[in-house]
Amino acid sequence: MAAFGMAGRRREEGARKNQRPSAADPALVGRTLPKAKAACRFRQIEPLRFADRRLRTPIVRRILLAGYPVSVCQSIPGLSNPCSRFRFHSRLGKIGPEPRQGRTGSKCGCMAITLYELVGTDDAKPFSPHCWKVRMCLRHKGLAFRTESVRFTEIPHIEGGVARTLPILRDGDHLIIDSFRIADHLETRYPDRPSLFGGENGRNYARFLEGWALRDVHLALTRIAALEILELLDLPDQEHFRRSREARFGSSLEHIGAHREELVSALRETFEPVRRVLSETPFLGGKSPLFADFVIFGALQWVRIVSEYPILLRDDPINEWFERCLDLYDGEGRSVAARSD
Ligand SMILES: N[C@@H](CCC(=O)N[C@@H](CS)C(=O)NCC(=O)O)C(=O)O
Repeated sequence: MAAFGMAGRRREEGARKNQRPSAADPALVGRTLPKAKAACRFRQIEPLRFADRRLRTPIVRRILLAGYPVSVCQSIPGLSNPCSRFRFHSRLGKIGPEPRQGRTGSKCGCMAITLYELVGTDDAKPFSPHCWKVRMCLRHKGLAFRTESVRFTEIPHIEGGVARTLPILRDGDHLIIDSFRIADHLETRYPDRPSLFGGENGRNYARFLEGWALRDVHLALTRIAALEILELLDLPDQEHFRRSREARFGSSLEHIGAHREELVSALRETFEPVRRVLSETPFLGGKSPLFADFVIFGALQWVRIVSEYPILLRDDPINEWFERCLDLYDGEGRSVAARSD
């Protein structure tokens, strides 16, 4: 909490003018509810200032009416906990095939699994490749879960600032960061459900594919789609995306995405090992999908959602496999429209 007193108050008032409505207020993070409420009163925070349109669900409205800003709810562990009385229900929150009070074992009937997913201005378009891997894992395991939409600049305020990247998965008392670690967690915690790896060899195969994809596919896709991704973000996220990616590539976004046709044709070549496997089996995992499939699916799903540019040629056999993946789990992948639709 900022220092109290006149100087502190002036600083607070100055800062308040620039407050961004949807972000959790760092000054309130970790406060107990009464302390946060007192702080809001002291700082004369008008609750609705914090509520952006997508957060105005009935449950949040009730909290706002009670006088608490949304940031308070996001900031206080007890309130962002899925089993809290004031649980958020994201508009996009998905209920999987399992009944709400299923094996996840939540006593209050809340779903115990929350996937924090990356979105741009549109909550209905989660686009991160790594978040998609996890979504597919959860559906593969047949687990009930809900999703929370998070923007780039909101990540540091999620779950007490535990991570700088998404996905983050909360599964009851477990909080897991990184898509591969999440897959490991789900495989260990839900061993009776369909396997994500098909044993240790399958895990190593997926690990190899992930390393290959991160180096040879994701970097190329970022370059190809950077400017289209930018269009999907709000202003603070655009600034963050531009700054971080330009630092990573050592060049402007406009420059890294230049010569797109050449980048795409090199990427088509890069995919050759994937074509080879798929010429022998319907899925990278064999007769049925495994995490190995989701690793590559995540990358192509990302580009399907953010870009209109055709990455694969029409007759590429990878398309058939990708369509099969889009059909999985009642068409989970198709639940988000392609940019070109
Ligand atoms: N190895 C991580 C990578 C996660 C990652 O890079 N996520 C991106 C979104 S696709 C992110 O959250 N970036 C945050 C940022 O750029 O500030 C995983 O597999 O989960």
